Amino acid sequence: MAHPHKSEQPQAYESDTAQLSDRLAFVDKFPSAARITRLSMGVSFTALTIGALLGIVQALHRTNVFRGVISSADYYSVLTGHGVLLALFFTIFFLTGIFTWGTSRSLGRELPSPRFSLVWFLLMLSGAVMTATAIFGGLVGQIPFSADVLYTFYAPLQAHPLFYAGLAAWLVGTWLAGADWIRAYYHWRQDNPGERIPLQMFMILTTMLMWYIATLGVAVEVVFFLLPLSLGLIESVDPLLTRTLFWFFGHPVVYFWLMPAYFAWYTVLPKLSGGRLFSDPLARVVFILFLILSTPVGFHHQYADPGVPEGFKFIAMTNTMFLLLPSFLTAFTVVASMEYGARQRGGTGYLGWLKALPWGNPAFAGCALAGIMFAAGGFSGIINAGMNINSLIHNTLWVPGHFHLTVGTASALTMMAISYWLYPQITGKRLQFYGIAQVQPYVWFIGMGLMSNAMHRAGLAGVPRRTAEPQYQQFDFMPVLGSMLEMRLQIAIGGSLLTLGAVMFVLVMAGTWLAERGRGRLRVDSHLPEPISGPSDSPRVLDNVRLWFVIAVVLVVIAYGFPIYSMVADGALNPAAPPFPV
Ligand code: HEM
Ligand SMILES: [Cu+2]
Repeated sequence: MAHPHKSEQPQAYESDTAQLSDRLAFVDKFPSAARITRLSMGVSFTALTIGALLGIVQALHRTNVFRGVISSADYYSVLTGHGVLLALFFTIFFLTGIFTWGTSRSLGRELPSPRFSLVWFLLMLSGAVMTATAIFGGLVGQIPFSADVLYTFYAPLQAHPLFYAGLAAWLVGTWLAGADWIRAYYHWRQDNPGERIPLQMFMILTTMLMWYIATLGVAVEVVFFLLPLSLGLIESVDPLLTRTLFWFFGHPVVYFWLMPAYFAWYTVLPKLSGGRLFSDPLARVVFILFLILSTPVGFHHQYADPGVPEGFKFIAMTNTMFLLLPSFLTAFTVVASMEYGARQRGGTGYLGWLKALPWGNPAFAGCALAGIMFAAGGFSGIINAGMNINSLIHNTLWVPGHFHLTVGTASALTMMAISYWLYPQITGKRLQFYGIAQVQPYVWFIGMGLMSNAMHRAGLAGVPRRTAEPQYQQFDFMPVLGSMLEMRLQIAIGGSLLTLGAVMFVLVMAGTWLAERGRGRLRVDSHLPEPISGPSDSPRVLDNVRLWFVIAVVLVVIAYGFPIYSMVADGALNPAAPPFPV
């Protein structure tokens, strides 16, 4: 075990020592990377603000608490906006922001061409604006656009072509972003032959390789089927094929929600806890497992689809259960790192060390609370993943109950929390409204506790998701636990608290962005302490990213080759294609 040197002591984070103010802020060292990070995060937070306001409208509308904002017919435009803005734009713009920072920070250099970085950012932005325009056009009678197809945009639902064209442009933007980071890595590699890939860079490389594999499905779906259909160039599509292509992307996309959070939990959270990462090699193994396993599982979203062979659903389920492994490894590694940090701060006892953690530091508290909710989300996810038990909760409110714990908290709250730490470094300004920031993660935690718990239970009682009118005529839901009224109120109150939490976050960010630069003492810096067990404790093959990529592709071919072949063989545009029997 290497022995800790001074800069790793806990006080190095909080205190306002002269030593820290000597360190240059990230924005001073790498101004171009800081600008792209800032711009990406600015778009991300804007999407979060709009998405959260739509969230409260939905929560109040479907619980019948307040219906004055929209009509039930407009609910689907609102829900599409909520899903697309939050699940695609808030999350992925955050990812491009934090990965730009991480590439530059871990390689110790700017990205190769500031102009190229700006190009991919602008491409993503214009794509996002096109898609959002198509969605919100649906709310304005005079505008001939609409896109109330929900964020899964299944055929035969159809949106205005602008919706699909925007998505395609946005996607190409993300591909170029990945190319930008990979190019920076190659430049670094030329100057540093034989060195281990820095951990953050390793995480970015594996995540982006995963993204290239996964987005292929949705790109083919949008460009070859849905866009031509909406333009009237083709008459029909095969809903099963396009759904399959969507879910080819739709499961792995959850890892693009999660990877920025994992990235923060592994590399920044240990420092925030006052300690060091427990194991760098374990972190690498986790990212490799995600690269290999995240795509050949998409059929677990199609358990109820006729036409997908049962045997392939079973393969998807098995792979899904294997995917629990990297998340368990993460739970272990991250908690061990936090415990180490707590003990460095003087914490003792079997669980007593928890009290020594900096719960008043919003960056730490947000990440830790997000991690706790993620554990709960993991359990409800195991139910979703089971092929037979899934039919109990399929398409019920249980499902949004589940993913508001995962993407809606594990990812979203971590992203917000880590911004409290990162934003000062990319703006050069101190965090403003610190008191609001300190309370915010707890507001989110309580709000989500109420909303998600009630959604899960309502789902068990059979309440459907994705509807403005969840009540059927002459039918009463029979809750197993609690009453329907109590659940509705919890969803309404929880949803309102969540939106409040989002507004508090955005206030802090906007305040910080607009603040004066002051004397330049930030209280935070991007120095990350060495892990307790470093990369040299692991075999070099872990860094052979090419090998893992090839294995990932082979697994995808095994899981998907045959079913997709059979869907295409009987006519790729033929909706009536008979299912392939297995
Ligand atoms: C800000 C507070 C939030 C509130 C009040 C809220 C509320 C809701 C409600 C009530 C639904 C279910 C609607 C239905 O099925 O009829 C829903 C769906 C959804 N939410 Fe949220 N949510 C919030 C935040 C988030 C966040 C942060 C994310 C992701 C980062 C997110 C992602 C989604 C997605 C993907 C759906 C599914 C949309 C669909 O079924 O097409 N939400 N939300
Ligand atoms: Cu999935």
